[in-house]
Amino acid sequence: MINLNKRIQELFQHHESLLLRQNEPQCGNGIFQRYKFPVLTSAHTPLTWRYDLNTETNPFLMERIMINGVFNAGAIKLNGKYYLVARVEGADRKSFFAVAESPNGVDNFRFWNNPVTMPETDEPDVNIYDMRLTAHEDGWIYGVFCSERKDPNAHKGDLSSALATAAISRTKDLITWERLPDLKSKSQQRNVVLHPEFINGKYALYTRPQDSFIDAGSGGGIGWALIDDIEHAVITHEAILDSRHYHTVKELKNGEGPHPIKTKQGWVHLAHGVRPCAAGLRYVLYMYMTDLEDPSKLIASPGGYFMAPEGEERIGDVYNVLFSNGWIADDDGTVFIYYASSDTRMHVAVSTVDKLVDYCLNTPADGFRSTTSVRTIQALIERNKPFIPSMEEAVDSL
Ligand code: M1P
Repeated sequence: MINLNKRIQELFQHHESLLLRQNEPQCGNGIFQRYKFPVLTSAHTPLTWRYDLNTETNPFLMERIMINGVFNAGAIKLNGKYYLVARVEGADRKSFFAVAESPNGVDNFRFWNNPVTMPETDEPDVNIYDMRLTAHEDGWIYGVFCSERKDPNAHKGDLSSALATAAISRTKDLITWERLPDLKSKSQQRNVVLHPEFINGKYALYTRPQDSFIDAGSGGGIGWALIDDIEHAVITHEAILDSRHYHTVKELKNGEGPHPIKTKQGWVHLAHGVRPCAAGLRYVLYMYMTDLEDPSKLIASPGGYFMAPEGEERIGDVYNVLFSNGWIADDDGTVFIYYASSDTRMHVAVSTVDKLVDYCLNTPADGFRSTTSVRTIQALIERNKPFIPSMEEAVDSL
């Protein structure tokens, strides 16, 4: 028994040292800096969720409940603290939400004692995940997330067909949540995000119409819909705002990330794009900008990806995936980009509003053909000619 108590103490010490570990910024590409350590992993979840600490009922000190991953977190800053509402997935494949807070946004993220108890509608959810948080100008903090249920029309023996619906909840404190009726839409929906401001007196949603649970199919990309009543949200008209394109990073699917950041030059958006390849699907992050007055109007579309999986980020439950549904723009212009890798863990990269605007406005758009890509590079080489340092200057600076 003495040994077991010592092991429990060691477990808590190890856990604490993980939670207190300082993060380190890595070399960047001028656009953003990744941080070395993931900010949340399954090992960050409280030991009290996983272990029965009673040595009589758990004489082998086993993990009774295992956590498979912590990823796809919504983010918000409240009263000076940085909060992630993470998707926590158990070994049983069920996801739920849990709040973790940090004093600085890059390390020391600590989960609250209890996961979120999310109320349900009359139609129980089978799985809930990927919450986007929006502090709306109506005074509520909304959490829009995906609710998955089994497709009632699936053929006998088909145990995989499911339906994706946008679920809507709201809170004032991230502790108590009110569940509103799910979004009504003629297609399935995932990656639905609430815009933070009223547009013509209406709520505005970024949508992602899809033909089936997995395939976006005829859904042309990221959509935009105005909603009369958020307490009974119905999409009556949906226009495609950011289309998918053949032979781009968003050929197969795309989806809005967190809600866009408002800047003087327009709304800055982060999204994910998906393309097929021999290894499966590849998920990367990309950006775009929309008009300040009319957020449904695309004004900048930098070509290619903004961030793609690197090193260990490529490895996890679902390989080769970066996904982001949370970022925080601080008052001083710092932007904390929270992104998940391979449906397994959460990371942070840091940039600034000015850099992201510059990236969006000055990164060449995709020309959709190899020839246009070469032309763009040739033009940059020409413009660079007067600025190339001499070999002596380059060697001197070594
Ligand atoms: O597995 C990668 C991602 O797949 C889905 O995203 P999308 O609907 O754009 O394909 C989601 O299930 C997401 O949670 C997951 O990270």
